[in-house]
Amino acid sequence: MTADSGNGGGRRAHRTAPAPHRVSKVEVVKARGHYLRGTVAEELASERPDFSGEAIQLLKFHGTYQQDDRDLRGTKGPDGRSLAKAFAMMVRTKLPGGKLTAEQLLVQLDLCDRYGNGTLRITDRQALQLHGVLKRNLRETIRRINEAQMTTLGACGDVQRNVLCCPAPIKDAVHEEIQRMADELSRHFLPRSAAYHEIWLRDPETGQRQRVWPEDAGEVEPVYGRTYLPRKFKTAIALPEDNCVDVYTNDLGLVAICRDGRVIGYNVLAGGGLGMTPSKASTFPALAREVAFVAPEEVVAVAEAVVKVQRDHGNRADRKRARLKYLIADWGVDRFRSVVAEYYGRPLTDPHPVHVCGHDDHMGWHPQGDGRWFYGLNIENGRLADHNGCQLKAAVRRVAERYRPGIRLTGHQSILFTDIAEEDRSGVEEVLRQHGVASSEEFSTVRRWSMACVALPTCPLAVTEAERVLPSVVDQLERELQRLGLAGERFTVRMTGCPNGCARPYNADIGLVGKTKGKYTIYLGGSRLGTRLAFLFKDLVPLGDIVSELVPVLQYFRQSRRGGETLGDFCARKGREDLLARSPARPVAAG
Ligand code: SRM
Ligand code: SF4
Repeated sequence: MTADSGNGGGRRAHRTAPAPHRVSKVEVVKARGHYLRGTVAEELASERPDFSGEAIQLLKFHGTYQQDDRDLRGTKGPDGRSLAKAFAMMVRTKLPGGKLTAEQLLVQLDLCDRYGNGTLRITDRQALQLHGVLKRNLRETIRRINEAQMTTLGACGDVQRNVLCCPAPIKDAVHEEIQRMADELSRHFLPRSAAYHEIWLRDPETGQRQRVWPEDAGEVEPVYGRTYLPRKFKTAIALPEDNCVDVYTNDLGLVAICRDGRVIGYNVLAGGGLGMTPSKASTFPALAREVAFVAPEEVVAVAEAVVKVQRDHGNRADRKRARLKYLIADWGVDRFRSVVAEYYGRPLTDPHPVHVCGHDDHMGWHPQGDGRWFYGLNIENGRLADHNGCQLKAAVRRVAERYRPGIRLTGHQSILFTDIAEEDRSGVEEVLRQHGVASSEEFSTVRRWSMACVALPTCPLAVTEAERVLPSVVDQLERELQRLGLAGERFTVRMTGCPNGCARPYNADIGLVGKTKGKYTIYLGGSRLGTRLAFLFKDLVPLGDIVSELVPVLQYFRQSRRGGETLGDFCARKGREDLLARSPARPVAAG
């Protein structure tokens, strides 16, 4: 069978794509899934605690992944036999620009307590995740999310994912325009299949379809076609002076070009993506490259052309080489640009000579420009949970209930409370204090700029810990940085539990990537701006040795940095061989 590129190729239907002779299993599942239906509804009604392999693939498009509690794997029952896997679903809610209301956040907090594992996770793509939802509670969970005017549709799967944009609620034309654009792109690329509504949103008693957001979706997929995209597709919108969304790591990036306080257009970037498989040399992380400049009114059509080029020409045989970055690597930017122009139906203009020059995490208090304030609260690794001594989830709930602020989630897994009146600022601070929550000002610089992916126990792909161990790595780093007089240095430390790169380690100043049980690859030389890929420094470093491997680099940085050079810039300038010469020997894999 061959992949189906669907109905319609934009202004000009493109028929020159060579049809692949062989497609991956997931392509077959999509093709026979009848626009995301498959057997999901029937399996949902069964008593089994888990879904079939085919349903699991289709469920991703509905925003949910089947997982099992990996801490419990191998647990023995009273009879000494291994217990069955403890299956549960992760449910991801898509929130363009990370924007939601206090009421919506409260619904998510209720759901995590009622059906989830009691925690709510802010992702690094400005979305929310519930973990631990049992299959029997899945329909009700998704129904309630929709009832609160949010959706999980397209939060995962081979479609356009959550669209990112700078979440700072500054009341000016520029910030309003980029949020409007994120909303418009998100709406435009939402799957149109009615499967989502049929499966999750019919009234279980009457079978009637409920009135929910989004309004009636049509049956046909005009953008995606029957087999959707070859792979996930990610889009982000950045400002040149604030790349808080890490725009270069996206399949499609838009950098707003501003004049006289308004957006005159966007530089279009394409082909970013970080996942790689170390054993497969043809896979690699890549930063998006500049393709064109487009006026605001052209953005959706040009984005659609890019998506359709990937739809028709992306690799449907090998999912490890199916992202847009590989198509661009194989074709080169010039050919890619001319095919996009063909799909768009007009020549494309050259990008403006504007480059990303800043990155703001938006933590602490800031004026919005309308007499009100927003407060950025650092949520370590995005996990809203209550522990002895720190009732973080309860504090966020209290602020949301008492002050009803607007909520924005950042691309760094943290939260902004917006629209706070001057007279309420001390009240917000008091709520945090009463619940034992460290204010953003109390976070050390290194912790503030650290980030880990979820990894164990829920991620099925994790080979090491990440979220659960990064805080202790940061504890050690804090001590060493203090000792070296570098506590004020701003650099990013990002850790993942496998090479897929979910916490974006490959363009960080320091990237720690789980390679095999308990051991990590250390990457150095990326940048806080997200504009440069890091290089492999050391491989197979045991968790307990990470900080001692970094100390000689930090010492060298302190002694030999130039002026205000950042850690990443210093490492990139010195290069791997020079840095290795300063460190104790350790077996190193080829970089
Ligand atoms: Fe990711 C797969 C978590 C951002 C690259 N990612 C996964 C899965 C769904 C595992 C799976 O396939 O079964 C993880 C679920 C873990 C769990 O228990 O929740 C997972 N990814 C995450 C999140 C939650 C990490 C976080 O701690 O914030 C992020 C959710 C974002 C969202 O809201 O949509 C997340 N993932 C990323 C990013 C960063 C980004 O997009 O800015 C990347 C690197 C950029 C990129 O896409 O290249 C990323 N995730 C991957 C990959 C590698 C893709 C590739 O092209 O090779 C996988 C594996 C896959 O797709 O096969 C993956
Ligand atoms: Fe899971 Fe790997 Fe992504 Fe971490 S980087 S969430 S371990 S897929």
